[in-house]
Amino acid sequence: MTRRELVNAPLLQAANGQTPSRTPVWFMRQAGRSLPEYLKVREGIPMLDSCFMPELLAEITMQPVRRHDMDGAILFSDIVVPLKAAGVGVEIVPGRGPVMDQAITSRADVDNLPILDHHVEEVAKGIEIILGELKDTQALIGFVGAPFTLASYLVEGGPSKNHEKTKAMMHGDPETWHALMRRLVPTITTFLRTQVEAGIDAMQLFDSWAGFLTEADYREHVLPYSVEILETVAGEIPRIHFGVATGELLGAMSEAGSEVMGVDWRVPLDVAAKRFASPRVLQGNLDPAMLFAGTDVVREEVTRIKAEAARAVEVGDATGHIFNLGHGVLPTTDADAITEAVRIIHEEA
Ligand code: 1CP
Repeated sequence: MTRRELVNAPLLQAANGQTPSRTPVWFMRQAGRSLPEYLKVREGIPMLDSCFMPELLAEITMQPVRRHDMDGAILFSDIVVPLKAAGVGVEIVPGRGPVMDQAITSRADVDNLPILDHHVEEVAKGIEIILGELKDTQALIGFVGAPFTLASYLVEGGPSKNHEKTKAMMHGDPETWHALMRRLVPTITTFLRTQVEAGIDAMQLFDSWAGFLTEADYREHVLPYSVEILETVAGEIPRIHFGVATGELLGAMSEAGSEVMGVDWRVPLDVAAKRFASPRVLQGNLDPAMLFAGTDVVREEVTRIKAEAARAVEVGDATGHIFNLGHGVLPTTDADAITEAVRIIHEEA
């Protein structure tokens, strides 16, 4: 397929360093449990099954775009979808997250980990449906999980508070660690190719848990593999790179090569931009908890965040701003509070 030419999409204008017609906004986890219409269509369908149902994944992707006037749709999927498609035993347990049938503990486990070697047709079909519904001002953002964050689920066997088994492998058996990272890269890039060839307009690399690492660990054990993944789509679509609590890693993460750097709410955007290896587009960074604090607080926070982004651009540390939360929408967020926040983001100077 040929990619859509979206000359009037604010999100892509900003991602490409141009001045957008309005402040573009999308929210991580904008699809999902904050929306009653999501709960309704997902009823009785396990999370990972829904990611392989083209009409359903397209419908869920579109729901927040219709309801909140978002400038970007984020593909409804999960970071473990390519593992599942490769044949790895994984399930998403409600209220918990991805859980593996078997954790990876040895070199033999790594060598036996299936590799995704085919397009995920159900996802490609879903993207085709979404692209038929989006306006040409609205961008479709695809995504993949970064190898560190995926490895953490594989090595721990599920969600982890401290990532101790992952760090133990990284330091106690670095050869096995590097073998695992090398083995994950083709699965991730194959899933990314499925999305790019189906026509996504931009992509985000989620390294959600990288913030648990020291900069030295990140550079030695993670960064080269994230570089490799981002390189496979260089020049094709804008690339966004994000992790939670990565204030101390923003410099190193920016070296992975993305055009846009996601920043969580802990670091003001103008401070974050000073840490980048070279000027980038900023993405962020309203604390998702602020959506519980009422309109006046949201307005103040939006004004502050926009001013910080503008300052970063003014002094030459950043080349633009895409508005987002500092991490995903919390499941109990009131849907109307999200609509109202988006309206404020679009309106405030
Ligand atoms: O039943 C449900 O509704 C399950 C909740 C849920 C949803 C809606 C999960 C389980 N995944 C998703 C979809 C999802 N996952 C999206 C959808 C698009 C959107 O943003 O609207 C995205 C981008 C992801 C990516 C994802 N999955 C990440 C990276 C993003 C982030 O939040 O940092 C991670 C870490 C996961 C793992 C995961 N999947 C689901 C949960 C609850 C978790 C996190 C578990 C943990 O704390 O480790």
